[in-house]
Amino acid sequence: MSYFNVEKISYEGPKSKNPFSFKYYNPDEIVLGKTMKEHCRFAMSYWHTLTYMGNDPFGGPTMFRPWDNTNDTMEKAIERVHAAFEFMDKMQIPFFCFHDADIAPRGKDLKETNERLDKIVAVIKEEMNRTGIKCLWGTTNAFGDDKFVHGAGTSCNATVFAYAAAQIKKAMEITKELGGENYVFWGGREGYETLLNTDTGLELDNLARLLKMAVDYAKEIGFTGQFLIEPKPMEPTKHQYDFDTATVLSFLRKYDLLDSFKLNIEANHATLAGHTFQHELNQCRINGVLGSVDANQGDPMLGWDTDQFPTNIYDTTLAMYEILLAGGLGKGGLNFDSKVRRGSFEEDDLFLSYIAGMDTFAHGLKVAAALLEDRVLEDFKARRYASYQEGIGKDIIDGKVGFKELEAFALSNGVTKNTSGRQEMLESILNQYIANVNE
Ligand code: XUL
Ligand code: CO
Repeated sequence: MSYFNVEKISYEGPKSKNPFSFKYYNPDEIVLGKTMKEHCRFAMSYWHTLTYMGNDPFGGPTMFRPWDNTNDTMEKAIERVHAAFEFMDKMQIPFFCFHDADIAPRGKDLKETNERLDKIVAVIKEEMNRTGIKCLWGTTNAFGDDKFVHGAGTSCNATVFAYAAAQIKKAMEITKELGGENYVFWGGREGYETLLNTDTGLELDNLARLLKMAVDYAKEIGFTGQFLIEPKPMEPTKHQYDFDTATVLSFLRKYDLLDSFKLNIEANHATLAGHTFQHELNQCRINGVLGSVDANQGDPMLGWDTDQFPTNIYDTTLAMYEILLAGGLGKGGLNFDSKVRRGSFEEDDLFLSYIAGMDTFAHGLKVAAALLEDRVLEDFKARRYASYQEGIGKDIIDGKVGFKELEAFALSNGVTKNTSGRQEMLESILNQYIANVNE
């Protein structure tokens, strides 16, 4: 059975007028010594692609999918697996990401839920073997059920903490079973609405306890995937504990967890935190914790997590620039935590959206590589900071001087003239590279 009326998508180049083709993503093309496929490690998000039906706070579903035709929830879950793999195969997407709740319907209790997960995992494994598609990461949905109303690891209710731990345990086991290369912790409802009723100290200690248990359990079962924390500043709670990269880093340092975790940076979460996507990737890079990316974009006019497909070439260029400087994504990838708009309700829109996202990142990769090859920003920055290469600057870097020596220096030398930061010139050069990279 086929769910999509679309042929396999292939590369036709920037001049192609065929909407069902890649204009920039050419999987086997070599960029800076690696194929585009290796650089990008694209992944499909199971939740936005297979289970999202277009609901918003004002209206119900608009997307009536051919894989949702049955009322039997387990049958539906199996159909979704087949649709997922047909889609990824046709899209040349090598990885997928999932929450436990995306792949199998919840049972009446934990035991039945886990049995259902096992059944669907077996079907997924068959499809993975058939297609060669792999699992980038798994995670648990410990935020949707009413039991998680006050959080999971940060709930005021210890039995909810225990339930969340049990759910994570199972999700880690199935991620291992599927060969998942990472395991993600996004803070779901780990945050607060008001300090009038919240013990933030205890809640954060408990969150660290939960993560420590996950690290211990991974060792116990031999799960070697990379643990990732995904920062987000707000939504669903008013104040999420994993606000941004800097906040997560200080949490990991305080609880001595830095060796066991890296970060999964989502573009729309960065902008909600008042940062650019590039800023968050940059902070991960300089701290050696860049793990993976949730690729999407927000809308500057809307203050919430719109999870749109990334089509802004400036953002993807600067993101790929940071990723290349970081030495690549390692075990991570570019997971499209992106959903089609409510009005883009046809199955074809899934293809067209993923093509847009993959092409925008591939285009960005080529621009970033060209910028790096020509050392455009590197040479400019080297000149900008040249005063630290010699004289008093070098003494500062080498730790040879303190306040007294610097005072003596300032008294006898004053300061040299500052030079322009040339921001507009650099922005214009960036435009030039974006426009000309395919010529
Ligand atoms: C929510 C979000 C999640 C995580 C995984 O904003 O990004 O889908 O990526 O739980
Ligand atoms: Co995400």
